Amino acid sequence: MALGEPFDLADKRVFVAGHRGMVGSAIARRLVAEGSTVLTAGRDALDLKDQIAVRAWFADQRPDAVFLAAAKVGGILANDTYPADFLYDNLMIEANVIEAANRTDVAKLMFLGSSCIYPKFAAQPIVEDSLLTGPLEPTNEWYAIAKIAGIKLAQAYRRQHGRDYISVMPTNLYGPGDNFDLESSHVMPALIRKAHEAKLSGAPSIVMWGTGTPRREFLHVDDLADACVHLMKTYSDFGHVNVGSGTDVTIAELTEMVCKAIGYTGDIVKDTGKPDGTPRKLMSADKLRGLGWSPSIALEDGIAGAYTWFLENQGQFRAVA
Ligand code: GFB
Repeated sequence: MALGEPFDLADKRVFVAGHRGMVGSAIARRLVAEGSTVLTAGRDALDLKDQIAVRAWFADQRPDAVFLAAAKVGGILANDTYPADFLYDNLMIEANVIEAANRTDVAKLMFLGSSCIYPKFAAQPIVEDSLLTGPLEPTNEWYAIAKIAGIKLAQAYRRQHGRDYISVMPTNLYGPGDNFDLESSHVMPALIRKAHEAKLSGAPSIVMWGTGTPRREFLHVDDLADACVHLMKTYSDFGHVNVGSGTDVTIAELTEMVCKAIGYTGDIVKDTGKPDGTPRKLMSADKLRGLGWSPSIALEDGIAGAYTWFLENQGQFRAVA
Protein backbone atom coordinates (compact mmCIF):
# COMPACT_ATOMS: atom_id res chain seq x y z
CA MET A 1 0.00 0.00 0.00
CA ALA A 2 1.40 3.39 -0.94
CA LEU A 3 1.30 6.29 1.51
CA GLY A 4 -1.87 8.32 1.09
CA GLU A 5 -4.17 5.54 -0.14
CA PRO A 6 -7.49 4.80 1.63
CA PHE A 7 -7.21 1.96 4.13
CA ASP A 8 -10.05 -0.57 4.29
CA LEU A 9 -10.52 -2.15 7.73
CA ALA A 10 -12.78 -5.01 6.56
CA ASP A 11 -11.28 -8.47 7.10
CA LYS A 12 -8.12 -6.93 8.57
CA ARG A 13 -6.44 -8.08 11.77
CA VAL A 14 -6.67 -4.94 13.88
CA PHE A 15 -4.87 -4.68 17.23
CA VAL A 16 -6.56 -2.34 19.72
CA ALA A 17 -3.86 -1.64 22.31
CA GLY A 18 -5.61 -0.64 25.53
CA HIS A 19 -8.92 -2.37 24.82
CA ARG A 20 -9.92 -2.44 28.51
CA GLY A 21 -9.73 1.34 28.83
CA MET A 22 -12.54 3.74 28.00
CA VAL A 23 -11.06 4.70 24.62
CA GLY A 24 -9.82 1.28 23.52
CA SER A 25 -13.08 -0.42 24.41
CA ALA A 26 -15.04 2.17 22.43
CA ILE A 27 -12.80 1.63 19.38
CA ALA A 28 -13.15 -2.15 19.69
CA ARG A 29 -16.98 -1.79 19.82
CA ARG A 30 -16.94 0.50 16.80
CA LEU A 31 -14.75 -1.87 14.75
CA VAL A 32 -17.43 -4.56 14.80
CA ALA A 33 -19.32 -2.58 12.14
CA GLU A 34 -16.19 -2.55 9.93
CA GLY A 35 -15.92 -6.35 9.78
CA SER A 36 -12.42 -6.31 11.28
CA THR A 37 -10.90 -9.10 13.33
CA VAL A 38 -10.14 -7.28 16.57
CA LEU A 39 -6.98 -8.43 18.36
CA THR A 40 -6.56 -7.61 22.03
CA ALA A 41 -4.06 -8.35 24.78
CA GLY A 42 -4.91 -7.66 28.40
CA ARG A 43 -2.29 -6.30 30.79
CA ASP A 44 -2.03 -9.73 32.43
CA ALA A 45 -1.13 -11.33 29.08
CA LEU A 46 1.10 -8.61 27.62
CA ASP A 47 2.92 -5.80 29.42
CA LEU A 48 3.28 -3.09 26.77
CA LYS A 49 6.19 -1.61 28.74
CA ASP A 50 8.15 -4.82 28.11
CA GLN A 51 9.98 -4.44 24.80
CA ILE A 52 10.81 -8.14 24.35
CA ALA A 53 7.27 -9.25 25.12
CA VAL A 54 5.78 -6.67 22.73
CA ARG A 55 8.09 -7.71 19.89
CA ALA A 56 7.23 -11.38 20.45
CA TRP A 57 3.50 -10.65 20.52
CA PHE A 58 3.62 -8.73 17.22
CA ALA A 59 5.75 -11.42 15.56
CA ASP A 60 3.23 -14.04 16.62
CA GLN A 61 -0.04 -12.16 15.97
CA ARG A 62 0.95 -10.20 12.82
CA PRO A 63 -1.70 -7.45 12.94
CA ASP A 64 -2.43 -5.49 9.75
CA ALA A 65 -3.31 -2.33 11.66
CA VAL A 66 -2.97 -0.89 15.17
CA PHE A 67 -4.95 1.62 17.21
CA LEU A 68 -2.51 2.70 19.93
CA ALA A 69 -4.97 3.64 22.68
CA ALA A 70 -3.03 2.14 25.59
CA ALA A 71 -1.73 4.75 27.99
CA LYS A 72 -1.29 5.68 31.61
CA VAL A 73 -4.04 8.29 31.99
CA GLY A 74 -5.65 10.28 34.78
CA GLY A 75 -7.09 13.58 35.89
CA ILE A 76 -5.32 16.70 36.99
CA LEU A 77 -4.37 15.41 40.47
CA ALA A 78 -3.06 12.05 39.27
CA ASN A 79 -0.96 13.77 36.58
CA ASP A 80 0.48 16.16 39.15
CA THR A 81 1.19 13.44 41.74
CA TYR A 82 2.79 10.73 39.60
CA PRO A 83 5.01 12.51 37.03
CA ALA A 84 7.45 9.62 36.67
CA ASP A 85 4.69 7.10 35.94
CA PHE A 86 3.00 9.36 33.41
CA LEU A 87 6.26 10.02 31.57
CA TYR A 88 7.91 6.59 31.76
CA ASP A 89 4.89 4.37 31.19
CA ASN A 90 3.67 6.33 28.19
CA LEU A 91 7.10 6.62 26.57
CA MET A 92 7.70 2.89 26.93
CA ILE A 93 4.27 1.85 25.65
CA GLU A 94 4.38 4.01 22.52
CA ALA A 95 8.02 3.32 21.69
CA ASN A 96 7.61 -0.45 22.06
CA VAL A 97 4.38 -0.66 20.07
CA ILE A 98 5.46 1.60 17.20
CA GLU A 99 8.87 -0.09 16.84
CA ALA A 100 7.30 -3.56 16.96
CA ALA A 101 4.69 -2.49 14.39
CA ASN A 102 7.44 -1.35 12.04
CA ARG A 103 9.44 -4.55 12.51
CA THR A 104 6.42 -6.68 11.60
CA ASP A 105 5.29 -4.56 8.63
CA VAL A 106 2.07 -3.26 10.21
CA ALA A 107 0.56 -1.29 7.31
CA LYS A 108 -1.33 1.35 9.27
CA LEU A 109 -1.09 2.64 12.84
CA MET A 110 -2.96 5.37 14.68
CA PHE A 111 -1.39 6.96 17.75
CA LEU A 112 -3.81 8.65 20.16
CA GLY A 113 -2.47 11.67 22.04
CA SER A 114 -4.19 14.38 24.06
CA SER A 115 -5.08 18.06 23.83
CA CYS A 116 -2.67 18.75 26.71
CA ILE A 117 0.23 18.57 24.20
CA TYR A 118 -0.42 22.22 23.35
CA PRO A 119 1.10 25.25 25.10
CA LYS A 120 -0.74 26.37 28.22
CA PHE A 121 -1.56 29.75 26.70
CA ALA A 122 -2.06 28.70 23.07
CA ALA A 123 -4.38 30.91 21.01
CA GLN A 124 -7.94 29.54 21.04
CA PRO A 125 -9.33 27.58 19.31
CA ILE A 126 -6.03 25.69 19.20
CA VAL A 127 -4.86 24.79 15.70
CA GLU A 128 -2.63 21.79 15.07
CA ASP A 129 0.32 24.07 14.21
CA SER A 130 0.40 25.41 17.80
CA LEU A 131 2.38 22.37 18.86
CA LEU A 132 5.75 23.27 20.42
CA THR A 133 5.20 27.04 20.25
CA GLY A 134 5.21 27.70 24.02
CA PRO A 135 5.54 26.28 27.56
CA LEU A 136 3.23 23.47 28.70
CA GLU A 137 0.74 23.40 31.60
CA PRO A 138 2.89 22.27 34.59
CA THR A 139 0.33 19.85 36.12
CA ASN A 140 0.48 17.62 33.05
CA GLU A 141 3.74 18.43 31.30
CA TRP A 142 5.07 14.89 31.94
CA TYR A 143 2.13 13.29 30.18
CA ALA A 144 2.24 15.94 27.47
CA ILE A 145 5.94 15.37 26.75
CA ALA A 146 5.30 11.64 26.39
CA LYS A 147 2.39 12.27 24.03
CA ILE A 148 4.43 14.74 21.95
CA ALA A 149 7.10 12.02 21.67
CA GLY A 150 4.41 9.67 20.37
CA ILE A 151 3.46 12.11 17.60
CA LYS A 152 7.13 12.44 16.71
CA LEU A 153 7.59 8.66 16.65
CA ALA A 154 4.74 8.25 14.19
CA GLN A 155 6.19 11.05 12.04
CA ALA A 156 9.74 9.66 12.26
CA TYR A 157 8.70 6.17 11.16
CA ARG A 158 6.71 7.72 8.32
CA ARG A 159 9.72 9.74 7.20
CA GLN A 160 12.45 7.15 7.71
CA HIS A 161 10.58 3.92 6.97
CA GLY A 162 7.73 5.08 4.73
CA ARG A 163 5.13 3.86 7.21
CA ASP A 164 1.52 5.07 7.13
CA TYR A 165 1.50 5.90 10.84
CA ILE A 166 -0.77 8.79 11.85
CA SER A 167 -1.73 10.64 15.05
CA VAL A 168 -4.94 12.09 16.46
CA MET A 169 -5.29 14.41 19.47
CA PRO A 170 -8.53 13.84 21.37
CA THR A 171 -9.97 16.50 23.64
CA ASN A 172 -11.26 15.71 27.18
CA LEU A 173 -13.27 12.50 26.84
CA TYR A 174 -16.06 10.89 28.84
CA GLY A 175 -18.53 8.04 28.53
CA PRO A 176 -18.98 4.34 29.31
CA GLY A 177 -15.93 2.69 30.84
CA ASP A 178 -14.65 5.87 32.48
CA ASN A 179 -12.65 5.91 35.72
CA PHE A 180 -14.87 6.99 38.63
CA ASP A 181 -12.19 6.95 41.33
CA LEU A 182 -12.35 10.41 42.89
CA GLU A 183 -8.59 10.78 43.38
CA SER A 184 -7.44 9.76 39.91
CA SER A 185 -10.40 10.50 37.63
CA HIS A 186 -11.14 13.35 35.27
CA VAL A 187 -13.70 15.97 36.14
CA MET A 188 -16.79 14.52 34.43
CA PRO A 189 -16.87 11.10 36.16
CA ALA A 190 -15.89 12.74 39.47
CA LEU A 191 -18.84 15.12 39.31
CA ILE A 192 -21.27 12.36 38.29
CA ARG A 193 -20.23 10.26 41.25
CA LYS A 194 -20.22 13.14 43.74
CA ALA A 195 -23.67 14.39 42.69
CA HIS A 196 -25.12 10.88 42.72
CA GLU A 197 -23.78 10.02 46.17
CA ALA A 198 -24.83 13.41 47.58
CA LYS A 199 -28.33 12.91 46.21
CA LEU A 200 -28.57 9.49 47.85
CA SER A 201 -27.22 10.64 51.21
CA GLY A 202 -29.08 13.95 51.22
CA ALA A 203 -25.79 15.85 51.59
CA PRO A 204 -26.30 19.64 51.44
CA SER A 205 -23.41 20.27 49.01
CA ILE A 206 -20.81 18.77 46.71
CA VAL A 207 -17.24 19.94 46.22
CA MET A 208 -16.01 21.26 42.88
CA TRP A 209 -12.21 21.51 42.64
CA GLY A 210 -10.65 24.84 41.70
CA THR A 211 -12.42 28.07 40.84
CA GLY A 212 -14.88 26.68 38.27
CA THR A 213 -13.64 29.20 35.69
CA PRO A 214 -11.43 26.94 33.52
CA ARG A 215 -13.04 26.01 30.22
CA ARG A 216 -12.96 22.48 28.84
CA GLU A 217 -14.14 20.85 25.64
CA PHE A 218 -15.83 17.46 26.08
CA LEU A 219 -16.32 14.69 23.53
CA HIS A 220 -18.22 11.44 24.06
CA VAL A 221 -15.92 8.46 23.65
CA ASP A 222 -18.24 6.82 21.08
CA ASP A 223 -17.89 9.94 18.92
CA LEU A 224 -14.12 9.71 19.35
CA ALA A 225 -14.13 6.05 18.28
CA ASP A 226 -16.17 6.90 15.19
CA ALA A 227 -13.75 9.71 14.28
CA CYS A 228 -10.75 7.43 14.79
CA VAL A 229 -12.17 4.77 12.48
CA HIS A 230 -13.03 7.42 9.89
CA LEU A 231 -9.51 8.86 9.96
CA MET A 232 -7.86 5.43 9.98
CA LYS A 233 -9.66 4.66 6.73
CA THR A 234 -9.26 8.01 5.01
CA TYR A 235 -6.39 10.03 6.49
CA SER A 236 -2.77 9.51 5.59
CA ASP A 237 -0.45 12.41 6.26
CA PHE A 238 2.41 13.67 8.41
CA GLY A 239 0.46 16.12 10.59
CA HIS A 240 -1.70 15.12 13.55
CA VAL A 241 -5.46 15.83 13.66
CA ASN A 242 -7.42 17.37 16.55
CA VAL A 243 -10.54 15.39 17.50
CA GLY A 244 -13.02 17.41 19.54
CA SER A 245 -16.55 18.69 19.67
CA GLY A 246 -15.65 22.27 18.75
CA THR A 247 -17.36 23.84 21.79
CA ASP A 248 -16.43 24.24 25.43
CA VAL A 249 -18.04 25.02 28.81
CA THR A 250 -16.72 26.30 32.12
CA ILE A 251 -16.23 23.76 34.89
CA ALA A 252 -18.93 25.60 36.87
CA GLU A 253 -21.35 25.21 33.94
CA LEU A 254 -20.44 21.54 33.61
CA THR A 255 -21.05 21.02 37.34
CA GLU A 256 -24.52 22.51 37.01
CA MET A 257 -25.28 20.36 33.96
CA VAL A 258 -24.22 17.20 35.79
CA CYS A 259 -26.26 18.09 38.90
CA LYS A 260 -29.30 18.75 36.72
CA ALA A 261 -28.92 15.44 34.84
CA ILE A 262 -28.69 13.57 38.13
CA GLY A 263 -31.40 15.52 39.91
CA TYR A 264 -29.16 16.85 42.68
CA THR A 265 -30.31 20.22 43.98
CA GLY A 266 -27.78 20.95 46.75
CA ASP A 267 -25.06 23.59 46.75
CA ILE A 268 -21.77 23.56 44.89
CA VAL A 269 -18.77 24.41 47.09
CA LYS A 270 -15.41 25.39 45.58
CA ASP A 271 -12.16 23.82 46.81
CA THR A 272 -9.64 26.40 45.61
CA GLY A 273 -6.84 24.40 47.22
CA LYS A 274 -7.09 22.12 44.18
CA PRO A 275 -5.47 23.20 40.88
CA ASP A 276 -7.40 24.76 38.01
CA GLY A 277 -4.92 23.56 35.43
CA THR A 278 -4.84 25.18 32.04
CA PRO A 279 -7.37 28.05 31.74
CA ARG A 280 -8.78 26.91 28.41
CA LYS A 281 -8.06 24.25 25.80
CA LEU A 282 -10.62 24.42 23.04
CA MET A 283 -9.19 22.80 19.95
CA SER A 284 -9.88 23.95 16.43
CA ALA A 285 -12.13 21.43 14.69
CA ASP A 286 -11.51 22.89 11.22
CA LYS A 287 -9.09 20.24 9.99
CA LEU A 288 -11.33 17.38 11.18
CA ARG A 289 -14.44 18.94 9.62
CA GLY A 290 -12.49 19.38 6.38
CA LEU A 291 -11.73 15.67 6.49
CA GLY A 292 -15.45 14.91 6.55
CA TRP A 293 -16.27 14.13 10.18
CA SER A 294 -18.34 15.85 12.87
CA PRO A 295 -19.69 14.65 16.24
CA SER A 296 -23.25 13.45 16.82
CA ILE A 297 -23.66 13.11 20.62
CA ALA A 298 -24.78 16.32 22.38
CA LEU A 299 -23.23 16.98 25.79
CA GLU A 300 -26.55 16.71 27.70
CA ASP A 301 -27.32 13.35 26.09
CA GLY A 302 -23.79 12.13 26.68
CA ILE A 303 -23.90 13.04 30.38
CA ALA A 304 -27.22 11.20 30.76
CA GLY A 305 -25.74 8.10 29.10
CA ALA A 306 -22.58 8.24 31.20
CA TYR A 307 -24.73 8.45 34.35
CA THR A 308 -26.74 5.42 33.25
CA TRP A 309 -23.50 3.51 32.70
CA PHE A 310 -22.28 4.55 36.16
CA LEU A 311 -25.52 3.34 37.77
CA GLU A 312 -25.22 -0.03 36.06
CA ASN A 313 -21.53 -0.48 36.91
CA GLN A 314 -20.95 1.34 40.18
CA GLY A 315 -20.48 -1.93 42.07
CA GLN A 316 -16.94 -2.11 40.69
CA PHE A 317 -15.91 1.25 42.19
CA ARG A 318 -14.41 1.55 45.65
CA ALA A 319 -16.85 3.00 48.18
CA VAL A 320 -16.09 6.51 49.36
CA ALA A 321 -14.85 6.38 52.96
O1 GFB B 1 -10.58 16.64 34.03
P1 GFB B 1 -9.44 17.18 34.82
O2 GFB B 1 -8.97 16.36 35.97
O3 GFB B 1 -8.21 17.43 33.90
O4 GFB B 1 -9.86 18.62 35.43
P2 GFB B 1 -7.58 18.60 32.98
C1 GFB B 1 -10.48 19.60 34.64
C2 GFB B 1 -10.89 20.78 35.52
O5 GFB B 1 -11.98 20.36 36.37
C3 GFB B 1 -9.80 21.31 36.45
C4 GFB B 1 -11.72 20.78 37.69
O6 GFB B 1 -9.87 22.72 36.47
C5 GFB B 1 -10.20 20.73 37.80
O7 GFB B 1 -9.74 21.50 38.91
N1 GFB B 1 -12.47 19.93 38.62
C6 GFB B 1 -13.53 20.33 39.40
C7 GFB B 1 -12.23 18.63 38.89
N2 GFB B 1 -13.93 19.33 40.17
C8 GFB B 1 -13.14 18.26 39.89
C9 GFB B 1 -13.10 16.92 40.40
O8 GFB B 1 -13.86 16.52 41.27
N3 GFB B 1 -12.17 16.08 39.81
C10 GFB B 1 -11.32 16.51 38.84
N4 GFB B 1 -10.44 15.62 38.31
N5 GFB B 1 -11.33 17.78 38.37
C11 GFB B 1 -6.15 16.59 32.30
C12 GFB B 1 -4.68 16.34 32.18
O9 GFB B 1 -6.24 17.92 32.59
O10 GFB B 1 -6.85 16.38 31.09
C13 GFB B 1 -4.37 15.11 31.43
O11 GFB B 1 -4.11 16.35 33.47
C14 GFB B 1 -5.21 14.95 30.17
O12 GFB B 1 -3.02 15.14 31.10
C15 GFB B 1 -6.66 15.18 30.46
O13 GFB B 1 -4.77 15.83 29.18
C16 GFB B 1 -7.53 15.09 29.23
O14 GFB B 1 -8.43 18.86 31.79
O15 GFB B 1 -7.22 19.81 33.78
